[in-house]
Amino acid sequence: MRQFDGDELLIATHNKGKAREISALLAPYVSRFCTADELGLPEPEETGATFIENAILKAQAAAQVSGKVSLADDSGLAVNALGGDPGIYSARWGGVDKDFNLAMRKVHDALGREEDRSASFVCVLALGWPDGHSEVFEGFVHGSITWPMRGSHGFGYDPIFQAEGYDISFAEMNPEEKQAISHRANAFKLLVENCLKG
Ligand code: ITT
Repeated sequence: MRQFDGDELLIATHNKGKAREISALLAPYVSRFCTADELGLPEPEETGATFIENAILKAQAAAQVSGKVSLADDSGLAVNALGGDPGIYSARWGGVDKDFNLAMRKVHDALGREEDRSASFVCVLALGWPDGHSEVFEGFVHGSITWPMRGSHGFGYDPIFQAEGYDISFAEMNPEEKQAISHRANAFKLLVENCLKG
């Protein structure tokens, strides 16, 4: 697999919650990084049919326009009783205002009295080079949907997700606790082993 051997990496995201988590995960391995949001790069339309397609699309869009090696994250919440929804549409369930209180309520309403509350968070990381090459890594965390929303840390759907073996939501964990078990951290371990160890 191709190694990242530069000293600056572009984090291809406009989501501040993700950028915060990815920066913390990257800090031991990469001396300098910036985000697509900070550079004012355009947000590409996510036209892919899978997390993998969308992650590659975002990494390549950023790499092409900036000329820098770029790391994109396509992620979401997959609820089993909803056939994997909101899935790749997780951000879009928040509407144009990216209102995740609304998106979490939609998940809750869609589940109704369903007994199966099982769900997973999925994260696909794509490291893209300006010559068109990409490396891709996938991570998961399994758990269940809880209601009402609890906690104020994290972002997105964290207040209604409880990882297997825990009785607090992701939003009730401190950032280090979430980072130890999250879908993003699991994908990140593979990225580090394969592309960042040098
Ligand atoms: P970028 O494409 O700019 O990175 P985005 O928010 O549009 O930002 P996605 O298309 O990958 O990113 O959507 C992922 C959504 O899934 C995100 O907006 C959150 O609502 C949710 N999500 C992903 N990881 C999460 C996490 O760790 N905790 C809570 N929600 C998460």
